[in-house]
Amino acid sequence: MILPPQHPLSAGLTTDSRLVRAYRGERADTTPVWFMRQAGRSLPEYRDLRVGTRMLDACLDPAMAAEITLQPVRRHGVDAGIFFSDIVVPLKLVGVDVEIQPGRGPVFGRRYDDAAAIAELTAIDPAGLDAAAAPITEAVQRTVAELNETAPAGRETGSTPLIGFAGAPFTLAAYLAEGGPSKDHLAARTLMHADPGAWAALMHWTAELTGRFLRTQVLAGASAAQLFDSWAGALSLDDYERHVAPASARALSFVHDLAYGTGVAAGEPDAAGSDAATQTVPVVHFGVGTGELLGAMRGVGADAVGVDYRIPLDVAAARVGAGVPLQGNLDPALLAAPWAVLEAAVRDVLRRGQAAPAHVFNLGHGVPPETDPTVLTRVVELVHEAGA
Ligand code: 1CP
Repeated sequence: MILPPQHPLSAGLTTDSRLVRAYRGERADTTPVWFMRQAGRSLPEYRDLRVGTRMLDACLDPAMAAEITLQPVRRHGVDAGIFFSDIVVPLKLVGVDVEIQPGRGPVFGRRYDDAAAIAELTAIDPAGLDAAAAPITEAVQRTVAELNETAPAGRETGSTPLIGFAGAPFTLAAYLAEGGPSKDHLAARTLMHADPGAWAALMHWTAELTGRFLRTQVLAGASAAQLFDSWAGALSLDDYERHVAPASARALSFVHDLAYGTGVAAGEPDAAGSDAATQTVPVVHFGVGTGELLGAMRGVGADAVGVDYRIPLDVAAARVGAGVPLQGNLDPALLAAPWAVLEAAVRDVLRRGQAAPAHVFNLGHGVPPETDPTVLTRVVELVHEAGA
């Protein structure tokens, strides 16, 4: 399906941005940079706005979600906004009993760790998300409309892309099976072996739901999509390939048909045999501790791979194979180190990122809540200057 003409990719607004070019494997005037969890508790303006509003209520308030998404773009001059939401939002929208407890994370009303519980969950039609997703569509549209009015220093108005995201089926299942956050995701790992049928049903259902969440954001105006399989690093390569990768591929199939390009009448179906140059929306796949899985994570259908801080980018480049753009991977702990130490680490990440065809600078995981936001701004400036 061709994205509508007003979509920032179809309209050519974000097509040549540093970020989209990097995800296509091209190097631009300098290295693009954004930070996972750039919106959130490190920003005083976020803390002020969130007073008295629960996390999921904030996610489902389009004006608030858009404003929180834009805060770090304005403040830091990052090369992308990441949509303010959470991986459990689509579950909430189809009626699953989930809340986000401050300081803890997503907590469910029950555990989904056996065939009976999973049968109850999967009786919910994932397609129901489409009817319930209006607050997401509206929040993305508001964000993109504001980005279209925004021109960070040295960039054209409207050129800053919004990244949409979703949780990968395994990471969502890790929470569902446990009923909340856990360290080793034992319940999910047990279930996949103890009852492979129930596990497959859970993964299929979750893929259908989270894929739709991602598609909603792209249709509404996101210029790239990131699939977070944060906890996939708990798996062996064999378990990942057998019990998880097919569901992640299924989730990504919900955005793989979304294309933009030149020479195609926007809004018209993609005519077979058309010689128009079309591109699909770039997809990034990220996980924590996934050094052993990087090749397989690329293999589920990602254009670029996000790397955590445990392996250097030049090593990651060799593991994902030639031609794959990388994103990462400064250790978030270094944000609290003396500037000279941090600066050297940023330069080292940039140097090692040269091993990939293109590099999007990021952290190896999210911004720690206690981070001094002025340090993040300084890192953006350094990346733009040293990454040229
Ligand atoms: O009240 C609050 O401020 C709660 C903290 C918070 C925030 C700011 C949570 C609870 N989620 C979020 C927003 C969020 N979640 C974003 C926002 C956009 C940005 O990056 O700026 C994103 C991308 C997520 C995605 C998310 N949620 C992931 C994948 C990314 C990652 O960090 O690995 C995961 C694993 C979650 C679950 C979750 N939600 C919240 C917390 C504290 C957690 C992790 C809990 C755990 O450790 O298991």
